[in-house]
Amino acid sequence: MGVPLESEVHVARELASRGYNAEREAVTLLSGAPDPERAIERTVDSVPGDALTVTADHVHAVLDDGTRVSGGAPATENTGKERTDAGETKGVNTTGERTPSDPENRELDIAGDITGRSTGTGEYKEFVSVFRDRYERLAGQLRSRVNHRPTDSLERMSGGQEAAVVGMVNDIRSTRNGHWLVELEDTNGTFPALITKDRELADYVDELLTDEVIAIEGTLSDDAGILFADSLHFPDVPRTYQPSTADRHVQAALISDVHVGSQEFVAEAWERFTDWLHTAEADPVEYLLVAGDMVEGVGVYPGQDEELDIVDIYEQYETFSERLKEVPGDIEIVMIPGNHDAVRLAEPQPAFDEELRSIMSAHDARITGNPSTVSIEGVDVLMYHGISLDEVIAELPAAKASYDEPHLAMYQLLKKRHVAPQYGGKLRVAPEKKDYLVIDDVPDIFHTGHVHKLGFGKYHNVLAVNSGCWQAQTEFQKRNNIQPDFGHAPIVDLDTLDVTVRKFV
Ligand code: D5M
Ligand code: FE
Ligand code: ZN
Repeated sequence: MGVPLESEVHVARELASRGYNAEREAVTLLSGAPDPERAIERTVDSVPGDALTVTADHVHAVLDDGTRVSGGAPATENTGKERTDAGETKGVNTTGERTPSDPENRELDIAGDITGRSTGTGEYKEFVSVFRDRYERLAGQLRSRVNHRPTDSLERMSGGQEAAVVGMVNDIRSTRNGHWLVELEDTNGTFPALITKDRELADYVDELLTDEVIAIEGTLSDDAGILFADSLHFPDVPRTYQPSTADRHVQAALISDVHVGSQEFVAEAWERFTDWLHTAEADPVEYLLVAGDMVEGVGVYPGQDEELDIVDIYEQYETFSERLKEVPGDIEIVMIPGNHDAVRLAEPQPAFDEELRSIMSAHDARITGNPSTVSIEGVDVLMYHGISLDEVIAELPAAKASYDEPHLAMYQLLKKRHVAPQYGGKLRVAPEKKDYLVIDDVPDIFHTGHVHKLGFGKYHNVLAVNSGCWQAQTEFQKRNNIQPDFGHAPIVDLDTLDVTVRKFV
């Protein structure tokens, strides 16, 4: 994990790829930081706009500031903000009872929900329209940054000219000489761009996924048949993005993957969590966001039935509903479905239907589609279950996305401004007129689950949180040597976007 980043050469390269020279000592300090990649991000974010060289002072200013939000799983980096609540809240109540919050103070809105707006009939032409819409919207984000030409007009230009293409990545191939050929597609056709192996740009090639939309600037070959790439642009989040925050001290608990109905559902941890929510210490927690996989479901994976505790899907939701009742009644709950839930698998997933809503009605939760943007106290939270994370982690090198650092995979989704860039594999995309999976507006918080690992960090000031699970290791995970992070609840301060991980195991 993160191996290449630890070398000084890599730090220097990372800085260079962002347009900075660096003092030697700055490089040494960064490569020795507990999380070099994050230290680089934060340093680059903090250096004055006109600086060309990253100095040791710049790095000190960042490292000495104390890492309030740590990257990685909770056990790897001690931020001084981890608490173990297991036991503490059982038996003797040392912290006092919760004082219910006033629902009058709540501010909650939901946007981007597909529920009830699905127009897809499954026809081929709708696949065309969803991809066309994706292209148009993401290309719109890129066009203002490059002097782009439609693919079919490039061939008519004279060789040797500078040009740019905005296109969907159609194909990525290595050439015999070890260079890269990236074929971009726009609404007029396709055009090849060559990325030579000795350019810094080659570092980005392993981040590319097919179907994502990027811009490449470069110089046309003599016959104007190929573009020699000089620079590559992702739609991305601006470095200077300023997230909105709540104007009072209020917190949200971010969880996912409860998997009620599985033999591995960890009831004790869940009970410790909900007991803790009833204590005075949890008074500021006014929101609970659940990012999918409420129940284990049935028939999700081959052999799953052997690990079911409750075999009937409706009974699973009834039991989940009982579990929700353990959450204090004044806490506002928002839920989206995941791949184990009883809604269509193709994304965007609509919210639970009427029947399931009535089963889960006890807590009056807000029930919305996957993905959805939930605005709480003025803070926009993009909730997405996270099926695409498996794909991003499989495709990218470990330093850029891994199960141990799922938030890095989330950064890639933010960079590509799409929650499920690559079509195919495990991911199913529903044919719709519009691509609901494009990230039009930059969220303040990005919340996913699915991979059952806890990880969080900031990408261009956006807080990314992958929230772990409430299910102990399954047979599949045992065979694949996956250690799930269960029984943790990341608690976010909505006024500062700081994270505290509470452990209930
Ligand atoms: O997914 C939990 C994680 O484990 C996610 O990364 C997918 C992966 N997983 C779990 N079971 C399987 C099987 N049987 N095949 C492939 N991948 C799997 P969850 O959505 O909770 O199942
Ligand atoms: Fe799950
Ligand atoms: Zn899942």
